[in-house]
Amino acid sequence: MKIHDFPLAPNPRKVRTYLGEKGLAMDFVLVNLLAGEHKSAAFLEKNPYGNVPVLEMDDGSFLSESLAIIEYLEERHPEPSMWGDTAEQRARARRTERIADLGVLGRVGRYVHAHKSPLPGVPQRPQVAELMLEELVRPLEILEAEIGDHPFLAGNRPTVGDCTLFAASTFAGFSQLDLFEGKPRLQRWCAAFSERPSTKVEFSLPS
Ligand SMILES: N[C@@H](CCC(=O)N[C@@H](CS)C(=O)NCC(=O)O)C(=O)O
Repeated sequence: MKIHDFPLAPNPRKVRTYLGEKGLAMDFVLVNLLAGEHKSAAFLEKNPYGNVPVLEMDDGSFLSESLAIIEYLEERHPEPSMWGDTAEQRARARRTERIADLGVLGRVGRYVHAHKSPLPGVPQRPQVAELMLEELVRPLEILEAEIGDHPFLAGNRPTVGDCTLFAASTFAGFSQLDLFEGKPRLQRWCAAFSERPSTKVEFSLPS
């Protein structure tokens, strides 16, 4: 198996952080988004949506969508679970992850691209950027309230939602957006989580 990705982008970063937490080794193939490689005919054959990450299975087939990739790897490697040990823990961790993904990461992505995209040829769209900032308020308030004094978003162990929110926060930095301003619990969580080896990415763009 290998993953086609671009590690500076948030959905690939989510999966890489997940792999690190899980302790799974993986080969990576760089898809240089800055050079538009994700829209090449060769890559569109792997993923007609033209986005990353994409998992290449051992049989040569391809699977896109970061959460589908994570769920597949969870099924292949169930221990330790990155959702939880009981049905209740897993349900709550999945809920938290949906809030982190749909509520935060997706909107951060749209914000950064609408504000000032690192990708070539993406037009600035100030109204979209403004709307995303508005729509980010509530999910972040919910996560701030619900983390309480726990070390991780869904309690006392890392789950997929931690990987998702961490990836969102690093991508927000491309637009100098401090997601956790005025949110001391999420600031504390982010400072601690960013010390974990799973968050380190070794990457350099090809010259
Ligand atoms: N829902 C997809 C989103 C994938 C996605 O949008 N990936 C971004 C990078 S984070 C991308 O490839 N963007 C380039 C494009 O869509 O043109 C997932 O979870 O994998």
